[in-house]
Amino acid sequence: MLKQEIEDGQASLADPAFRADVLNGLALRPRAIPARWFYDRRGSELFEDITALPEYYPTRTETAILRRIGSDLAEAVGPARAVIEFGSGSSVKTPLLLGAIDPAAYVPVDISGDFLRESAARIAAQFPGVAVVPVEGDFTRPLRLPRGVAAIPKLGFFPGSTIGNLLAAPAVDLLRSMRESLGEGALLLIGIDRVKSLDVLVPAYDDAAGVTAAFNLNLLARINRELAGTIPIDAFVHRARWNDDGARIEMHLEATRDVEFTVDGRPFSIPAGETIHTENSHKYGPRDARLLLRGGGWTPLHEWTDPDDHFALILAEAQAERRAP
Ligand code: AVJ
Repeated sequence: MLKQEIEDGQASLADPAFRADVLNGLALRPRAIPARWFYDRRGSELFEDITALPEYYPTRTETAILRRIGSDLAEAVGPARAVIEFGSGSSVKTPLLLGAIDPAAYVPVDISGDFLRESAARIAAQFPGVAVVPVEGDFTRPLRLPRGVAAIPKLGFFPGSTIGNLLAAPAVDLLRSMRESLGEGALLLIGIDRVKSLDVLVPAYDDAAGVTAAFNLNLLARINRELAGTIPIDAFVHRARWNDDGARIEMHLEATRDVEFTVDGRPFSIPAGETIHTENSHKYGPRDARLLLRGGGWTPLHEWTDPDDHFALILAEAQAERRAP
């Protein structure tokens, strides 16, 4: 075995949270596994490929908005902030933000240590005047920020509509925990995807080249590899559907025939036509998005969208703690 395989395999075999989420998720009805497990190395690469697809408008649209609003943003945010990026991944949008606002520090936060260190080094080289302090960790938990940025006013950066993966209650919890981590006087710049025509929405999650299908199916390959699974991957197909009641795109893996397999020695069977629900991607109208932020302890200050109103970047400030209306 290659050194990388041994390290990847062993590190992940030891990940009890993945094991628990998969074993519990396959036993649930409907079956469901949290979307966060898509992002092993292969999954992260496939997601990068998704962001370049002609059908996948969010990344391109958000990047174009960021490019356009640089001076507005600089004025609204002011200089010398510490930018805390949640789930920084490969940090492609980061230079656009840092280049616009003249920050004092940049703190990327990500669970994937490899990606984190690579992109932190790239940003540090590109912005020699900015202190770069990567934090490896799960941003869904309250963070302990590096001591060096404690006294600097914060700007949280949460692009990509990642918030859309969460149901309303956990989304509000996450926003509140960010409010807690970033402290009094903080700002948050968050990307939120809009509700729009299904002719645009559905192909974005079911592209002609099949990259999103590969991304979805990679979860089964990861289970087989890291949890000693025997899932017949060729018996599953990618499905993307709009759930109007939930205002979300759902991704599922649908069994095309009756299948039986084991994961970590436990037996499972899935009848033909049943699915494993693998992702929610919630979409928000303008008022929905602002209400979500208020619910999470953030007051919207500015909002920028593209000409088609397909995607929004919202700047919000930490609400002062108050109980009275
Ligand atoms: C990274 C959660 C924003 O929901 O659009 C892309 C993930 N899934 N294609 C999204 C994703 C399928 C993406 N987020």
